[in-house]
Amino acid sequence: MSYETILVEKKDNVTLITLNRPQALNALNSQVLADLIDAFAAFEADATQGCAVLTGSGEKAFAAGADIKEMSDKPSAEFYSQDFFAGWTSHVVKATRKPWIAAVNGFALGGGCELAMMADFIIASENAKFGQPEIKLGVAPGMGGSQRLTRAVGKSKAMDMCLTGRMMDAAEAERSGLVSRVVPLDQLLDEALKAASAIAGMPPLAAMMNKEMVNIAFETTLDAGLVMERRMFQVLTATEDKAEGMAAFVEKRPGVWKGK
Ligand code: CO8
Repeated sequence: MSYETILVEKKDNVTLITLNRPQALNALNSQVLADLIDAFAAFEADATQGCAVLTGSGEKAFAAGADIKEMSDKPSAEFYSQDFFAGWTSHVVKATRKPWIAAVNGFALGGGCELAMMADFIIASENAKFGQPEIKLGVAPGMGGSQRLTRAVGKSKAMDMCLTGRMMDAAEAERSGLVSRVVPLDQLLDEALKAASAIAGMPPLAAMMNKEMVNIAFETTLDAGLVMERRMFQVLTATEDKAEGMAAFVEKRPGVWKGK
């Protein structure tokens, strides 16, 4: 399947999705959203694929934001009536239950930072720059920036980023817990694909439930989260992959997973 604004490649059991509008620093317009919704749905439905990596083409940007040119003349009533930006959370985040990683190369600003934060974790190149500069356009984050950034880095730094619109470099992003690893740009894709391949080699139900559990920690109270965690653990103990995983450990051999 070929797309207008993204590239999709299957690398064994990992799907690599590349935002491909380098002339606009991979700015996110409606076509990018439509293409990503389709690509993530195909990844989710393909039983041979265990993890995805999302990155940006070129060395300069992961994505420099929602497409300002597309939005500049749009009437406010349309932003509301179309529930503009809603599709990102409902179709890209909620509908994708398998794990995926953002490999952030260069600018991740506004919607670009928000898209990276939709991933299960972020691996950044040393030249990565994160920011929520919407305030400078007279607006505010609309794809989760004020919410996911605050949960990721805490109130003080999220306020700093949203109110000043300044950029955070990769070292600060790692210190703040926004990204899990920082690597040189020329190693970014290898590192992200290696991590994705390790995840894709895990028992698939356990991978999905581990993802769901960590996300629950983001969204609920500790007590409710602990109950959910125990229930999911208990469900996993009934799977064939649990029996196989424990037998493989005892027999000192790699497990062979069925996703059952
Ligand atoms: N949307 C559309 N086009 C963009 C965007 C964008 N977000 N970012 C860059 N581009 C385009 C530029 O217009 C330029 O195109 P052209 O050559 O046709 O003029 C091309 O990409 C290269 O960009 P620059 O020449 O600006 O490259 P620089 O290296 O000089 O600067 C920056 C790089 C610093 C990343 C700069 O491009 C920049 O500041 N971009 C905008 C960053 C930004 O503000 N992002 C937030 C966008 S808003 C958002 O995501 C949430 C929704 C807010 C609603 C807004 C309603 C109006």
